[in-house]
Amino acid sequence: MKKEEVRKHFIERFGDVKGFLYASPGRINLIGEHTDYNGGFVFPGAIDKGMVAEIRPNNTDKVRAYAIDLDEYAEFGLKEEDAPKESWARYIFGVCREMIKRNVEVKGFDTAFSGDVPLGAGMSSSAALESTYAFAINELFADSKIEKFELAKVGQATEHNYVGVKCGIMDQFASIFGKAGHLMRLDCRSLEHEYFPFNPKGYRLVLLDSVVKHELASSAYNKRRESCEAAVAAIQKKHPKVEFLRDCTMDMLKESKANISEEDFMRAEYVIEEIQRVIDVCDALEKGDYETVGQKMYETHHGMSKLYEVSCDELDYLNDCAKKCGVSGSRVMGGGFGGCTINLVKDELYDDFVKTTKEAYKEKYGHEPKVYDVVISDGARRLA
Ligand code: GAF
Repeated sequence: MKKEEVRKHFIERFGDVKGFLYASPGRINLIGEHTDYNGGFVFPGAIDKGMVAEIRPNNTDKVRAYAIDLDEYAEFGLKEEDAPKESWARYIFGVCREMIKRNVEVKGFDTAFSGDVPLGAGMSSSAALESTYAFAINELFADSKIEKFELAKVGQATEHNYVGVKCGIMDQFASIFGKAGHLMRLDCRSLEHEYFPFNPKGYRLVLLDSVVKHELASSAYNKRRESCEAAVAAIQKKHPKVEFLRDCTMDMLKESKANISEEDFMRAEYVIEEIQRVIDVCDALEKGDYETVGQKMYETHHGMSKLYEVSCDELDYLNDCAKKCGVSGSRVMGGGFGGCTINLVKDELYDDFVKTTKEAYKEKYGHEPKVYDVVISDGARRLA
């Protein structure tokens, strides 16, 4: 939705006094999945789909929020016991609370927001929402004194403490620090990040949305994280300095095999390999070697499907279609359990790939996948 429409809804609901407009994007991730909470590397970029919100302080101690796309309204206070029941409003409440915990004197405000990040597609609509409000609250109530790094952590802490997903930092970081035309290699331990221009001549990136979202994705996500932590705890007995799977080699993992369950071992194996794949992809990108990038994407899909077990029938099928069409790289993107595949496709194969896959998918599952072309864009900002 465009800012003009958000403004129209805001005025209809809260009266004709202008507030401030803010926007934050969703993200894609070229490679490095489930590596962020293991202290590893990721390779995301912000996209041209996101959230737009208008916000105006209202001189009360209440937030009055309107979710335009859902046509739902919520009103809540800012104390810990005031948590709203609407799940979308808990994101805004969580951001307010996390800012308060960082000594920001958040006051009441009126707000209306709308987004065009497809929900459940693995493009992080929730981080877009969190970043929008973290960025806005920082400007409106804290004279921008909270650093951008901390704003990303505010979004992440909102997920942990008010939504119940023990996510890593990738989505919020990409949403805040995104840069048009660039992907970023982010070290999720130090938060050091390096921008890589991403303009693969002769190739296109396309997302195919399976349009399925499996139940209990967040509890399964949290369980994956627990598996990684259990593997680390076992390795630490021999290697006390190890903090994350990021610090482990495959040999270290194997050494501790007897003390790690079969399932946790598979999870850890995937993560150690995936962290290395991000490094390999950066090297390949620097040489302009997109075929190697694509090959690594297929390897990631295999790992996510067979070792980390966060894929599903539909996503495996989309991945197979890509292989059959000669697409250079394809894999499930984001947390998994449904959502999108991200595909690196040669220009000349694009039309045929999209058409063939749509038809085949519809034949098998009764509906077409959705197709999204994305443009790599800037991160959180105030709109004029
Ligand atoms: C979700 C999480 F929010 C991220 O932190 C990340 O772990 C991702 O899944 C998987 O790479 O988007």
